[in-house]
Amino acid sequence: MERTFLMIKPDGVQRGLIGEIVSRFERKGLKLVAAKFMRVSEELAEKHYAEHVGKDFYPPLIRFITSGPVFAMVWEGDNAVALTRAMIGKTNAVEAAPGTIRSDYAVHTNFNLIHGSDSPENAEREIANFFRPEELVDYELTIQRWI
Ligand code: RTP
Ligand code: MG
Repeated sequence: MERTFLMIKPDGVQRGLIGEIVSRFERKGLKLVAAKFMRVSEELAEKHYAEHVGKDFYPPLIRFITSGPVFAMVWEGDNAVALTRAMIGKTNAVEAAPGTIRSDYAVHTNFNLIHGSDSPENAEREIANFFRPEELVDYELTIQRWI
């Protein structure tokens, strides 16, 4: 079983899309392991987006992600990283495939509603940045036997 870190960004929260987005992962058959409604500090934002330091879009990206509350989550399932990236769609909403979250609800690259880890290694790092070990809930999701 693989885990991934997903985060509904401030635009998704402001637009009232938390429920819509969360329900897609529930219906897919993934298991919710942790969730937190929170603000991202400057320090946490810089840690999370360290790979983008120096790029043109980095300063506005940090301003955006710290501008309002986010909904941070950990989800688990076989191939959870690749599956959720496919459900989220490409960074630019114009290129995102129809039926993906970004295609269905986003217009701009800068306001693309949700973050998803891009590798299992990054998922582990991001989960540790946002959650303490005891915040990850250990339980059996019985429906996963059928998925
Ligand atoms: P995320 O990390 O937020 O899930 O998005 P991603 O993997 O699809 O895209 P990534 O390359 O990691 O970029 C992080 C966020 O920076 C903004 N961005 N803007 N103007 C641009 O060319 C550009 N490229 C990236 C996006 O908001 C993207 O989600
Ligand atoms: Mg990324």
